[in-house]
Amino acid sequence: MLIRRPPDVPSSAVTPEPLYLRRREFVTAAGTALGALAVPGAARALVAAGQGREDRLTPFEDVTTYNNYYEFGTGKDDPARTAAAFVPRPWTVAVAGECARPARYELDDLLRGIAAEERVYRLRCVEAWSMVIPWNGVPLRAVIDRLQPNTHARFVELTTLHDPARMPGQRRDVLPWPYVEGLRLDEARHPLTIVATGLYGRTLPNQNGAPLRLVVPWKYGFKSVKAIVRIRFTRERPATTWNAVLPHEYGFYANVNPAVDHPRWSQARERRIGEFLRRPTLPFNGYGDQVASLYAGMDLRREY
Ligand SMILES: Nc1nc2c(c(=O)[nH]1)N[C@H]1C(S)=C(S)[C@@H](COP(=O)(O)O)O[C@H]1N2
Ligand SMILES: [Mo]
Repeated sequence: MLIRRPPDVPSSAVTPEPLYLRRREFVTAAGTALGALAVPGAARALVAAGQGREDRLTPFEDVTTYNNYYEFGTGKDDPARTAAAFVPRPWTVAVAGECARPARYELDDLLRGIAAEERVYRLRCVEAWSMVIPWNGVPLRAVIDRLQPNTHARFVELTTLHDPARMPGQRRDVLPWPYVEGLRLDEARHPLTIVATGLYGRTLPNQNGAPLRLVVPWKYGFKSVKAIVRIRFTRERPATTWNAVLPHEYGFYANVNPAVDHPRWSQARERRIGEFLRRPTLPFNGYGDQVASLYAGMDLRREY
C-alpha cells in the first residue's frame, strides 16, 4: 500500500497520463513519497510493500473503460459510454441514523477542510480481475468524525443515487435499486478506507462513481459503492445489495481471501488488467499487515 501526500495540483486539474506519470517519477525520486520505493530504471513501476512482483499503475484508459457499474449497463464497456451524459453536480449527501449531525449536506460542505490525499491501491474485483489505481480523496474517517456517530452506531450504510432518468441501467431489474453497501464502523474508520473524488489527479470520471465513491482496498470491489447520496449510521448490520441478492456468493465482509472460493470460480488467482499471466491473489488483497487485526477471533471462512 502506498500513501502519498496530496498531489501538487488540485484534483480538478486535468493532467494527461504521461505528464501525471512524470510528476510521480519526480516526486518519488525526490524522496517525498511516503512508503513509495523508487525503482531505478523503471520509474513507472510501483512496488507494493509485501509483494514480490511489481505493481504497475493500470493505464487511465483501462481504469475508465473497463468498469462495473450496473446503473449504467452490465457490460464492462457500457458505463464509459452510458454515463458520459451524467451530471454529478449539484450533489447532496443525506446523513442519517445514529449520529449527532444528521442533515443534508452539499458535497463541498461535507468535505470542506479535509485534506485531499492520493492513495495508490490495488482493486480486486470478486470476478477475479484486478487493477492498480491512483485515487484522490479523503479518509472516510475524517468524514465520519465530522458527523459524530453516537455510541449506538456500529455500522455505516452507504447508498447510491436512485434516479432511473439519469441512470438508465436502473430502468431494468438487474439488481434491486438503489445499490447499498455497508461496513462495520471500525472498518469504515480504518485509515486505509477512503472516499474518492478523483483518480489520476483528475476529477472522478462518471463511470468510476462520480462525484463520490467508497474505496476499501482489502475488500472485493463490489463493496466500493459509487455515486453516494446517503450515509446512515446503524445499530444493526445493514442489508447490502449483493449479499441480499446472492448471500451464498457474496458475503457482507467480502474480504479478499484466496482460500475461500466463489461457488462458481476460484479466488486463488487473479488477472491483472493488461497482463497475460494470472497472479496469485493475496489475503486481504495484500493489506493484511494493516487490517487483519480487525478480524481477530473471527472465522473468515464462515464470515466471508
Ligand atoms: N453503485 C454501484 N457501485 C458499484 C458497482 C455497481 O454496479 N453499482 N460495482 C462494484 C464493483 S463489482 C466493482 S469491481 C467496482 C468497480 O469500480 P471501477 O469501475 O471504478 O473500477 O465498483 C463497485 N461499485
Ligand atoms: Mo467487482
